[in-house]
Amino acid sequence: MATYLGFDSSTQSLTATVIEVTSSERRIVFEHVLQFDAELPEYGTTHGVIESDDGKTVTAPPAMWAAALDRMAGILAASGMDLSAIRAVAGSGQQHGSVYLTADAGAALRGLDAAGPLTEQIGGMFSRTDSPVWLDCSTTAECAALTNALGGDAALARLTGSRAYERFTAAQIRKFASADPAAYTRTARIHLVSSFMASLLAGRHAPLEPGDASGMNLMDLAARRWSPAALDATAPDLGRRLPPIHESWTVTGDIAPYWRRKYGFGPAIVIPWSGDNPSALVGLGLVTPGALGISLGTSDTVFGPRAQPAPDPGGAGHVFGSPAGGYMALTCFANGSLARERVRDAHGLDWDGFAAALRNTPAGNGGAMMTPWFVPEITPPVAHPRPRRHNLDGAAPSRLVRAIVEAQAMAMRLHSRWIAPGPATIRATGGAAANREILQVIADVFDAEVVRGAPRNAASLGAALRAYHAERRSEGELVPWEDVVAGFTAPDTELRLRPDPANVAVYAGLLPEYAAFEKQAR
Ligand code: XUL
Repeated sequence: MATYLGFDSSTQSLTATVIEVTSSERRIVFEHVLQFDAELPEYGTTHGVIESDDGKTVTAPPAMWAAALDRMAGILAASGMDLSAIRAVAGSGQQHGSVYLTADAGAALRGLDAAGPLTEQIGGMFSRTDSPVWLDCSTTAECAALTNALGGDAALARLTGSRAYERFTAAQIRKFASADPAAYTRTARIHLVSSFMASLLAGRHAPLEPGDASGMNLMDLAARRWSPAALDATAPDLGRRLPPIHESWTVTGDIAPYWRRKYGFGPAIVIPWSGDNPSALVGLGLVTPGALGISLGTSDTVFGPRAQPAPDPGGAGHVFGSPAGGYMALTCFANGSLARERVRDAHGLDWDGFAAALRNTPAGNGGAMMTPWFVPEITPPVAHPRPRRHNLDGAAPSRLVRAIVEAQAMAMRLHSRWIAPGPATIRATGGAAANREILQVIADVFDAEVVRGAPRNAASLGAALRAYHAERRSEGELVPWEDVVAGFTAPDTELRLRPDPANVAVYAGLLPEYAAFEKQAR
Protein backbone atom coordinates (compact mmCIF):
# COMPACT_ATOMS: atom_id res chain seq x y z
CA MET A 1 0.00 0.00 0.00
CA ALA A 2 1.31 3.50 -0.86
CA THR A 3 0.17 6.41 1.29
CA TYR A 4 1.06 10.10 1.26
CA LEU A 5 0.79 12.62 4.10
CA GLY A 6 -0.14 16.29 3.80
CA PHE A 7 -0.26 18.90 6.59
CA ASP A 8 -1.75 22.36 6.70
CA SER A 9 -0.43 24.66 9.42
CA SER A 10 -2.99 27.44 9.20
CA THR A 11 -3.86 30.38 11.44
CA GLN A 12 -6.03 28.54 13.94
CA SER A 13 -5.21 24.87 13.51
CA LEU A 14 -2.98 22.13 12.14
CA THR A 15 -4.65 19.60 9.83
CA ALA A 16 -3.21 16.27 8.66
CA THR A 17 -4.57 14.33 5.67
CA VAL A 18 -3.35 10.92 4.52
CA ILE A 19 -4.28 9.62 1.08
CA GLU A 20 -3.95 6.14 -0.31
CA VAL A 21 -3.16 5.71 -3.99
CA THR A 22 -3.09 2.30 -5.63
CA SER A 23 -3.93 1.26 -9.20
CA SER A 24 -7.52 0.55 -8.14
CA GLU A 25 -8.07 2.81 -5.13
CA ARG A 26 -7.75 6.54 -4.42
CA ARG A 27 -9.08 7.64 -1.08
CA ILE A 28 -8.52 9.74 2.01
CA VAL A 29 -7.66 7.36 4.85
CA PHE A 30 -7.01 9.86 7.66
CA GLU A 31 -7.98 13.44 8.39
CA HIS A 32 -7.57 15.21 11.72
CA VAL A 33 -7.68 18.85 12.84
CA LEU A 34 -5.89 20.10 15.95
CA GLN A 35 -7.08 23.53 17.18
CA PHE A 36 -4.28 25.62 18.70
CA ASP A 37 -6.32 27.62 21.27
CA ALA A 38 -8.10 24.60 22.72
CA GLU A 39 -5.39 21.96 22.49
CA LEU A 40 -2.26 23.99 23.22
CA PRO A 41 -3.65 26.57 25.70
CA GLU A 42 -0.22 27.07 27.30
CA TYR A 43 0.72 29.32 24.34
CA GLY A 44 -2.06 31.78 25.19
CA THR A 45 -3.37 32.39 21.67
CA THR A 46 -6.83 33.57 20.67
CA HIS A 47 -7.86 32.32 17.23
CA GLY A 48 -4.26 31.07 16.92
CA VAL A 49 -2.63 34.51 17.34
CA ILE A 50 -1.58 37.09 19.90
CA GLU A 51 -2.78 40.60 19.20
CA SER A 52 -0.94 43.48 20.81
CA ASP A 53 -2.57 46.55 22.31
CA ASP A 54 -1.76 48.76 19.32
CA GLY A 55 -4.37 46.80 17.36
CA LYS A 56 -1.90 46.36 14.49
CA THR A 57 0.83 43.98 15.63
CA VAL A 58 -0.24 40.34 15.38
CA THR A 59 2.12 37.45 16.09
CA ALA A 60 2.09 33.74 16.94
CA PRO A 61 4.63 31.58 18.79
CA PRO A 62 6.43 29.34 16.26
CA ALA A 63 7.12 26.86 19.09
CA MET A 64 3.34 26.28 19.19
CA TRP A 65 3.32 25.18 15.54
CA ALA A 66 6.19 22.77 16.31
CA ALA A 67 4.34 21.43 19.37
CA ALA A 68 1.26 20.88 17.19
CA LEU A 69 3.32 18.92 14.64
CA ASP A 70 4.73 16.70 17.39
CA ARG A 71 1.25 16.20 18.89
CA MET A 72 -0.22 15.39 15.46
CA ALA A 73 2.48 12.78 14.77
CA GLY A 74 1.49 11.14 18.07
CA ILE A 75 -2.19 11.17 17.01
CA LEU A 76 -1.27 9.62 13.64
CA ALA A 77 0.76 6.89 15.38
CA ALA A 78 -2.06 6.18 17.85
CA SER A 79 -4.62 5.94 15.02
CA GLY A 80 -3.30 2.48 14.17
CA MET A 81 -2.24 3.55 10.70
CA ASP A 82 0.97 2.03 9.36
CA LEU A 83 3.20 5.12 9.22
CA SER A 84 5.99 3.10 7.60
CA ALA A 85 3.85 2.93 4.42
CA ILE A 86 3.90 6.73 4.01
CA ARG A 87 6.19 7.38 1.05
CA ALA A 88 6.26 11.18 1.05
CA VAL A 89 5.23 14.11 3.24
CA ALA A 90 4.40 17.66 2.12
CA GLY A 91 2.52 20.50 3.72
CA SER A 92 1.32 24.06 3.57
CA GLY A 93 1.45 26.98 5.95
CA GLN A 94 -0.43 30.21 6.48
CA GLN A 95 1.29 32.56 4.06
CA HIS A 96 3.67 35.44 4.79
CA GLY A 97 4.47 34.60 8.47
CA SER A 98 8.21 34.42 9.21
CA VAL A 99 10.38 32.48 11.68
CA TYR A 100 13.80 33.78 12.78
CA LEU A 101 16.54 31.26 13.67
CA THR A 102 20.11 31.56 14.93
CA ALA A 103 23.22 29.93 13.47
CA ASP A 104 22.75 27.08 15.96
CA ALA A 105 19.51 25.99 14.32
CA GLY A 106 21.17 23.78 11.70
CA ALA A 107 22.89 21.64 14.36
CA ALA A 108 19.75 21.59 16.54
CA LEU A 109 17.67 20.35 13.58
CA ARG A 110 20.21 17.66 12.73
CA GLY A 111 20.46 16.54 16.35
CA LEU A 112 16.75 16.15 17.19
CA ASP A 113 16.55 13.31 19.70
CA ALA A 114 13.53 11.00 19.81
CA ALA A 115 14.03 10.55 23.56
CA GLY A 116 12.82 14.09 24.36
CA PRO A 117 9.93 16.36 23.34
CA LEU A 118 10.51 18.41 20.21
CA THR A 119 9.77 21.79 21.82
CA GLU A 120 12.45 21.33 24.51
CA GLN A 121 15.06 20.78 21.81
CA ILE A 122 14.22 23.72 19.58
CA GLY A 123 13.78 26.42 22.26
CA GLY A 124 17.33 27.71 21.79
CA MET A 125 17.19 28.03 18.01
CA PHE A 126 15.01 31.15 17.79
CA SER A 127 16.57 34.61 17.48
CA ARG A 128 13.04 35.91 17.92
CA THR A 129 10.45 33.89 19.83
CA ASP A 130 7.40 35.33 18.06
CA SER A 131 6.50 35.25 14.39
CA PRO A 132 4.72 38.13 12.68
CA VAL A 133 1.73 36.60 10.85
CA TRP A 134 -0.52 37.61 7.97
CA LEU A 135 -2.96 39.50 10.21
CA ASP A 136 -0.24 41.97 11.19
CA CYS A 137 -0.67 45.43 9.70
CA SER A 138 1.96 47.37 11.63
CA THR A 139 4.38 47.94 8.73
CA THR A 140 2.80 50.76 6.68
CA ALA A 141 5.98 52.88 6.91
CA GLU A 142 8.15 49.96 5.75
CA CYS A 143 5.81 49.35 2.80
CA ALA A 144 6.17 52.99 1.75
CA ALA A 145 9.97 52.76 1.96
CA LEU A 146 10.07 49.56 -0.11
CA THR A 147 7.69 50.98 -2.71
CA ASN A 148 9.82 54.08 -3.00
CA ALA A 149 13.05 52.17 -3.34
CA LEU A 150 11.64 49.81 -5.98
CA GLY A 151 10.05 52.35 -8.31
CA GLY A 152 6.43 52.56 -7.14
CA ASP A 153 3.42 50.25 -6.73
CA ALA A 154 3.18 49.15 -10.36
CA ALA A 155 6.90 48.40 -10.71
CA LEU A 156 6.93 46.37 -7.49
CA ALA A 157 3.84 44.43 -8.59
CA ARG A 158 5.43 43.70 -11.97
CA LEU A 159 8.60 42.46 -10.26
CA THR A 160 7.15 40.41 -7.36
CA GLY A 161 3.47 39.84 -8.26
CA SER A 162 2.11 42.24 -5.60
CA ARG A 163 2.55 45.84 -4.55
CA ALA A 164 3.94 46.20 -1.00
CA TYR A 165 1.63 44.79 1.66
CA GLU A 166 1.97 45.11 5.43
CA ARG A 167 1.68 41.36 6.00
CA PHE A 168 4.17 40.41 3.28
CA THR A 169 7.50 39.25 4.64
CA ALA A 170 9.77 41.96 3.18
CA ALA A 171 8.06 44.73 5.17
CA GLN A 172 8.10 42.54 8.30
CA ILE A 173 11.81 41.76 7.94
CA ARG A 174 12.62 45.43 7.33
CA LYS A 175 10.76 46.39 10.51
CA PHE A 176 12.52 43.70 12.57
CA ALA A 177 15.99 44.57 11.24
CA SER A 178 15.61 48.21 12.21
CA ALA A 179 13.66 47.74 15.47
CA ASP A 180 16.02 45.09 16.86
CA PRO A 181 19.29 45.17 14.90
CA ALA A 182 21.09 42.97 17.47
CA ALA A 183 18.51 40.19 17.08
CA TYR A 184 18.61 40.60 13.29
CA THR A 185 22.39 40.21 13.40
CA ARG A 186 21.93 37.00 15.44
CA THR A 187 19.50 35.70 12.79
CA ALA A 188 21.17 33.29 10.39
CA ARG A 189 18.04 31.95 8.66
CA ILE A 190 14.59 33.45 8.08
CA HIS A 191 12.01 30.83 7.22
CA LEU A 192 8.37 31.13 6.27
CA VAL A 193 5.92 29.06 8.33
CA SER A 194 6.02 26.53 5.49
CA SER A 195 9.80 26.06 5.29
CA PHE A 196 10.14 26.12 9.10
CA MET A 197 7.73 23.20 9.44
CA ALA A 198 9.40 21.30 6.59
CA SER A 199 12.77 21.87 8.30
CA LEU A 200 11.49 20.19 11.48
CA LEU A 201 10.39 17.18 9.46
CA ALA A 202 13.57 16.94 7.40
CA GLY A 203 15.95 17.63 10.31
CA ARG A 204 17.74 20.25 8.21
CA HIS A 205 17.02 23.69 6.75
CA ALA A 206 14.38 23.18 4.07
CA PRO A 207 14.10 25.33 0.92
CA LEU A 208 11.18 27.49 -0.13
CA GLU A 209 9.21 26.93 -3.32
CA PRO A 210 7.72 29.59 -5.63
CA GLY A 211 4.14 29.29 -4.31
CA ASP A 212 4.98 30.59 -0.84
CA ALA A 213 8.16 32.54 -1.71
CA SER A 214 6.03 34.82 -3.92
CA GLY A 215 4.16 36.05 -0.81
CA MET A 216 7.19 38.01 0.40
CA ASN A 217 7.63 40.94 -2.08
CA LEU A 218 11.15 39.52 -2.47
CA MET A 219 10.99 37.02 -5.33
CA ASP A 220 11.37 37.97 -8.98
CA LEU A 221 8.15 36.26 -10.04
CA ALA A 222 9.04 35.60 -13.67
CA ALA A 223 12.57 34.33 -12.88
CA ARG A 224 11.48 32.43 -9.75
CA ARG A 225 14.54 33.58 -7.78
CA TRP A 226 15.32 36.24 -5.18
CA SER A 227 15.36 39.75 -6.61
CA PRO A 228 18.69 41.44 -5.65
CA ALA A 229 16.97 44.87 -5.76
CA ALA A 230 14.18 43.77 -3.41
CA LEU A 231 16.67 42.12 -1.02
CA ASP A 232 18.79 45.30 -0.92
CA ALA A 233 15.75 47.49 -0.28
CA THR A 234 14.66 45.30 2.64
CA ALA A 235 17.53 44.61 5.04
CA PRO A 236 21.33 44.24 5.10
CA ASP A 237 22.76 40.89 4.02
CA LEU A 238 19.32 39.41 3.57
CA GLY A 239 20.16 37.04 0.71
CA ARG A 240 22.35 34.77 2.82
CA ARG A 241 19.65 34.59 5.51
CA LEU A 242 16.92 33.26 3.19
CA PRO A 243 16.42 29.64 2.13
CA PRO A 244 17.08 28.81 -1.53
CA ILE A 245 14.01 28.60 -3.81
CA HIS A 246 13.57 25.13 -5.30
CA GLU A 247 10.88 23.87 -7.67
CA SER A 248 7.83 22.75 -5.69
CA TRP A 249 8.41 19.05 -6.43
CA THR A 250 12.08 18.69 -5.53
CA VAL A 251 12.95 16.25 -2.75
CA THR A 252 14.32 18.00 0.36
CA GLY A 253 15.57 14.78 1.95
CA ASP A 254 14.38 11.89 4.08
CA ILE A 255 12.20 12.43 7.12
CA ALA A 256 14.48 12.91 10.17
CA PRO A 257 15.34 10.00 12.50
CA TYR A 258 13.40 11.82 15.26
CA TRP A 259 10.07 11.03 13.52
CA ARG A 260 11.08 7.51 12.50
CA ARG A 261 12.25 6.41 15.96
CA LYS A 262 9.57 8.17 17.95
CA TYR A 263 6.48 7.52 15.84
CA GLY A 264 7.35 4.70 13.43
CA PHE A 265 7.61 6.59 10.15
CA GLY A 266 9.53 4.70 7.43
CA PRO A 267 11.95 6.21 4.91
CA ALA A 268 9.47 8.85 3.68
CA ILE A 269 10.79 11.74 1.61
CA VAL A 270 10.02 15.36 2.55
CA ILE A 271 8.77 17.71 -0.18
CA PRO A 272 8.91 21.54 0.21
CA TRP A 273 5.83 22.94 1.92
CA SER A 274 3.86 25.62 0.08
CA GLY A 275 1.45 28.36 1.16
CA ASP A 276 -2.07 27.41 2.22
CA ASN A 277 -3.71 29.14 -0.73
CA PRO A 278 -1.40 27.65 -3.40
CA SER A 279 -1.91 24.26 -1.76
CA ALA A 280 -5.72 24.70 -1.73
CA LEU A 281 -5.53 25.37 -5.48
CA VAL A 282 -4.24 21.81 -5.94
CA GLY A 283 -6.60 20.35 -3.30
CA LEU A 284 -9.59 21.82 -5.13
CA GLY A 285 -8.36 20.39 -8.44
CA LEU A 286 -7.92 23.88 -9.97
CA VAL A 287 -5.04 22.93 -12.23
CA THR A 288 -6.20 24.50 -15.52
CA PRO A 289 -6.51 28.28 -16.18
CA GLY A 290 -10.05 29.78 -16.13
CA ALA A 291 -11.15 27.95 -12.98
CA LEU A 292 -12.05 29.87 -9.80
CA GLY A 293 -11.89 28.81 -6.15
CA ILE A 294 -13.11 30.49 -2.98
CA SER A 295 -11.76 29.60 0.45
CA LEU A 296 -13.95 30.66 3.38
CA GLY A 297 -11.56 30.47 6.32
CA THR A 298 -10.12 32.87 8.90
CA SER A 299 -9.45 34.98 5.81
CA ASP A 300 -11.64 34.62 2.72
CA THR A 301 -9.66 34.22 -0.50
CA VAL A 302 -10.67 34.07 -4.16
CA PHE A 303 -8.13 32.48 -6.48
CA GLY A 304 -7.47 30.70 -9.73
CA PRO A 305 -4.61 29.37 -11.84
CA ARG A 306 -3.09 31.46 -14.63
CA ALA A 307 -0.40 30.91 -17.22
CA GLN A 308 1.38 34.29 -17.05
CA PRO A 309 2.75 36.35 -14.13
CA ALA A 310 0.91 39.60 -15.14
CA PRO A 311 -0.26 41.43 -11.97
CA ASP A 312 -3.78 42.65 -11.06
CA PRO A 313 -4.45 45.81 -13.11
CA GLY A 314 -6.51 47.14 -10.17
CA GLY A 315 -3.52 46.77 -7.83
CA ALA A 316 -5.36 44.95 -5.01
CA GLY A 317 -4.64 41.32 -5.81
CA HIS A 318 -1.58 39.09 -5.85
CA VAL A 319 0.05 36.77 -8.32
CA PHE A 320 1.88 33.84 -6.72
CA GLY A 321 3.72 30.89 -8.19
CA SER A 322 1.55 27.79 -8.42
CA PRO A 323 2.95 24.60 -6.88
CA ALA A 324 1.54 22.83 -9.95
CA GLY A 325 3.72 25.01 -12.22
CA GLY A 326 2.80 28.38 -13.75
CA TYR A 327 1.07 30.97 -11.60
CA MET A 328 -2.03 31.69 -9.56
CA ALA A 329 -3.98 34.89 -8.96
CA LEU A 330 -5.45 35.65 -5.54
CA THR A 331 -7.40 38.31 -3.72
CA CYS A 332 -7.46 38.13 0.08
CA PHE A 333 -10.09 39.50 2.48
CA ALA A 334 -8.97 39.64 6.12
CA ASN A 335 -12.57 39.90 7.37
CA GLY A 336 -13.60 36.34 6.58
CA SER A 337 -14.85 34.08 9.35
CA LEU A 338 -13.58 36.61 11.91
CA ALA A 339 -16.32 39.02 10.74
CA ARG A 340 -19.00 36.32 10.41
CA GLU A 341 -18.23 35.17 13.96
CA ARG A 342 -18.45 38.74 15.31
CA VAL A 343 -21.98 39.15 13.92
CA ARG A 344 -23.00 35.65 14.99
CA ASP A 345 -21.73 36.17 18.54
CA ALA A 346 -23.08 39.72 18.89
CA HIS A 347 -26.57 38.31 18.40
CA GLY A 348 -26.14 35.12 20.41
CA LEU A 349 -26.63 32.87 17.38
CA ASP A 350 -25.10 29.50 16.55
CA TRP A 351 -24.29 28.52 12.95
CA ASP A 352 -27.78 27.00 12.50
CA GLY A 353 -29.30 30.29 13.63
CA PHE A 354 -26.96 32.14 11.26
CA ALA A 355 -28.11 29.94 8.35
CA ALA A 356 -31.78 30.39 9.34
CA ALA A 357 -31.30 34.18 9.30
CA LEU A 358 -30.15 33.93 5.68
CA ARG A 359 -33.10 31.69 4.76
CA ASN A 360 -35.59 34.09 6.32
CA THR A 361 -34.41 37.30 4.67
CA PRO A 362 -34.70 38.32 0.99
CA ALA A 363 -31.83 38.79 -1.46
CA GLY A 364 -30.86 42.46 -1.44
CA ASN A 365 -31.91 42.88 2.21
CA GLY A 366 -34.56 45.47 1.34
CA GLY A 367 -31.88 48.01 0.38
CA ALA A 368 -29.83 47.64 3.60
CA MET A 369 -26.05 47.36 3.39
CA MET A 370 -23.05 47.06 5.65
CA THR A 371 -19.29 47.02 5.11
CA PRO A 372 -17.75 43.86 6.64
CA TRP A 373 -14.77 45.53 8.35
CA PHE A 374 -14.22 44.45 11.95
CA VAL A 375 -10.43 44.02 11.69
CA PRO A 376 -8.16 46.06 9.34
CA GLU A 377 -9.07 45.00 5.81
CA ILE A 378 -6.67 44.02 3.03
CA THR A 379 -9.11 44.29 0.09
CA PRO A 380 -9.95 47.12 -0.22
CA PRO A 381 -7.34 48.53 2.18
CA VAL A 382 -9.02 49.80 5.37
CA ALA A 383 -6.64 50.72 8.20
CA HIS A 384 -9.19 51.81 10.80
CA PRO A 385 -11.93 49.23 10.77
CA ARG A 386 -15.50 49.95 11.70
CA PRO A 387 -18.46 48.36 9.96
CA ARG A 388 -20.50 51.10 8.22
CA ARG A 389 -24.23 50.55 7.98
CA HIS A 390 -26.88 51.80 5.61
CA ASN A 391 -30.61 51.43 6.31
CA LEU A 392 -29.95 49.07 9.22
CA ASP A 393 -31.04 51.24 12.20
CA GLY A 394 -32.95 49.03 14.62
CA ALA A 395 -32.74 46.10 12.20
CA ALA A 396 -33.40 42.54 13.41
CA PRO A 397 -30.30 40.30 13.84
CA SER A 398 -31.31 38.29 10.76
CA ARG A 399 -30.91 41.38 8.55
CA LEU A 400 -27.45 42.05 10.01
CA VAL A 401 -26.46 38.46 9.22
CA ARG A 402 -27.63 38.91 5.63
CA ALA A 403 -25.87 42.27 5.41
CA ILE A 404 -22.47 40.82 6.34
CA VAL A 405 -22.72 37.81 4.03
CA GLU A 406 -23.96 39.89 1.07
CA ALA A 407 -21.22 42.48 1.63
CA GLN A 408 -18.53 39.78 1.69
CA ALA A 409 -19.87 38.13 -1.47
CA MET A 410 -20.20 41.45 -3.34
CA ALA A 411 -16.68 42.50 -2.31
CA MET A 412 -15.37 39.15 -3.57
CA ARG A 413 -17.10 39.61 -6.90
CA LEU A 414 -16.00 43.23 -7.35
CA HIS A 415 -12.36 42.56 -6.50
CA SER A 416 -11.90 39.25 -8.34
CA ARG A 417 -13.04 40.15 -11.86
CA TRP A 418 -9.39 40.31 -12.95
CA ILE A 419 -8.94 36.63 -12.00
CA ALA A 420 -11.89 35.17 -13.89
CA PRO A 421 -14.47 37.70 -15.18
CA GLY A 422 -17.43 35.33 -15.60
CA PRO A 423 -16.74 31.87 -14.14
CA ALA A 424 -19.44 29.26 -14.79
CA THR A 425 -18.52 27.23 -11.72
CA ILE A 426 -16.79 28.14 -8.46
CA ARG A 427 -15.21 25.60 -6.13
CA ALA A 428 -15.62 26.45 -2.44
CA THR A 429 -13.62 25.20 0.53
CA GLY A 430 -12.95 26.16 4.17
CA GLY A 431 -15.05 25.83 7.31
CA ALA A 432 -17.87 28.15 6.16
CA ALA A 433 -18.24 26.17 2.92
CA ALA A 434 -20.33 23.75 5.01
CA ASN A 435 -23.02 26.45 5.12
CA ARG A 436 -25.25 26.09 2.05
CA GLU A 437 -27.00 29.41 2.69
CA ILE A 438 -23.68 31.30 2.47
CA LEU A 439 -22.80 29.41 -0.71
CA GLN A 440 -26.22 30.31 -2.19
CA VAL A 441 -25.55 34.03 -1.68
CA ILE A 442 -22.18 33.60 -3.44
CA ALA A 443 -23.83 31.70 -6.31
CA ASP A 444 -26.42 34.48 -6.74
CA VAL A 445 -23.92 37.34 -6.49
CA PHE A 446 -21.50 35.72 -8.99
CA ASP A 447 -24.27 34.29 -11.21
CA ALA A 448 -22.31 31.04 -11.14
CA GLU A 449 -22.81 27.51 -9.87
CA VAL A 450 -20.97 26.95 -6.56
CA VAL A 451 -19.81 23.45 -5.68
CA ARG A 452 -18.08 22.48 -2.51
CA GLY A 453 -14.78 20.65 -2.74
CA ALA A 454 -15.48 17.29 -1.08
CA PRO A 455 -13.02 17.41 1.84
CA ARG A 456 -13.24 20.38 4.18
CA ASN A 457 -9.54 21.15 4.13
CA ALA A 458 -8.40 21.55 0.55
CA ALA A 459 -4.96 22.83 1.64
CA SER A 460 -3.89 19.68 3.50
CA LEU A 461 -5.37 17.47 0.76
CA GLY A 462 -3.44 19.57 -1.77
CA ALA A 463 -0.28 18.92 0.24
CA ALA A 464 -0.87 15.16 0.23
CA LEU A 465 -1.47 15.28 -3.54
CA ARG A 466 1.75 17.27 -3.99
CA ALA A 467 3.58 14.61 -1.96
CA TYR A 468 2.21 11.92 -4.30
CA HIS A 469 3.15 13.87 -7.44
CA ALA A 470 6.69 14.59 -6.23
CA GLU A 471 7.34 11.04 -5.04
CA ARG A 472 6.26 9.60 -8.40
CA ARG A 473 8.40 12.18 -10.17
CA SER A 474 11.40 11.23 -8.04
CA GLU A 475 10.91 7.67 -9.30
CA GLY A 476 10.89 8.86 -12.93
CA GLU A 477 7.10 8.81 -13.42
CA LEU A 478 5.65 12.15 -14.58
CA VAL A 479 1.98 12.01 -13.58
CA PRO A 480 0.00 14.86 -15.28
CA TRP A 481 -1.70 17.15 -12.75
CA GLU A 482 -5.19 16.22 -14.02
CA ASP A 483 -4.36 12.62 -13.11
CA VAL A 484 -2.79 13.58 -9.77
CA VAL A 485 -6.03 15.18 -8.57
CA ALA A 486 -8.42 12.70 -10.27
CA GLY A 487 -10.67 10.87 -7.84
CA PHE A 488 -9.85 13.24 -4.96
CA THR A 489 -11.18 16.62 -5.98
CA ALA A 490 -14.54 15.75 -7.52
CA PRO A 491 -17.00 18.16 -5.90
CA ASP A 492 -19.44 17.15 -3.21
CA THR A 493 -22.62 16.47 -5.20
CA GLU A 494 -24.72 17.17 -2.10
CA LEU A 495 -23.55 20.77 -2.04
CA ARG A 496 -24.06 22.15 -5.52
CA LEU A 497 -25.83 25.51 -5.53
CA ARG A 498 -27.25 26.93 -8.74
CA PRO A 499 -27.85 30.69 -9.05
CA ASP A 500 -31.47 31.76 -8.63
CA PRO A 501 -32.32 34.04 -11.63
CA ALA A 502 -34.49 36.40 -9.54
CA ASN A 503 -31.71 36.88 -6.96
CA VAL A 504 -29.09 37.24 -9.72
CA ALA A 505 -31.10 40.19 -11.08
CA VAL A 506 -31.28 41.77 -7.62
CA TYR A 507 -27.51 41.58 -7.15
CA ALA A 508 -26.76 42.79 -10.69
CA GLY A 509 -28.53 46.01 -9.67
CA LEU A 510 -26.93 46.13 -6.21
CA LEU A 511 -23.29 45.57 -7.21
CA PRO A 512 -22.68 49.14 -8.48
CA GLU A 513 -24.47 50.49 -5.40
CA TYR A 514 -22.29 48.41 -3.09
CA ALA A 515 -19.17 49.52 -5.00
CA ALA A 516 -20.14 53.17 -4.41
CA PHE A 517 -21.00 52.50 -0.74
CA GLU A 518 -17.64 50.74 -0.20
CA LYS A 519 -15.77 53.64 -1.82
CA GLN A 520 -17.58 56.23 0.25
CA ALA A 521 -17.20 54.22 3.50
CA ARG A 522 -13.40 54.09 3.05
C1 XUL B 1 -3.13 35.31 1.71
C2 XUL B 1 -3.27 35.50 3.18
C3 XUL B 1 -4.07 34.54 3.96
C4 XUL B 1 -3.15 33.58 4.69
C5 XUL B 1 -3.92 32.89 5.81
O1 XUL B 1 -2.41 36.30 1.07
O2 XUL B 1 -2.71 36.40 3.75
O3 XUL B 1 -4.99 33.86 3.18
O4 XUL B 1 -2.52 32.71 3.81
O5 XUL B 1 -4.27 31.67 5.64
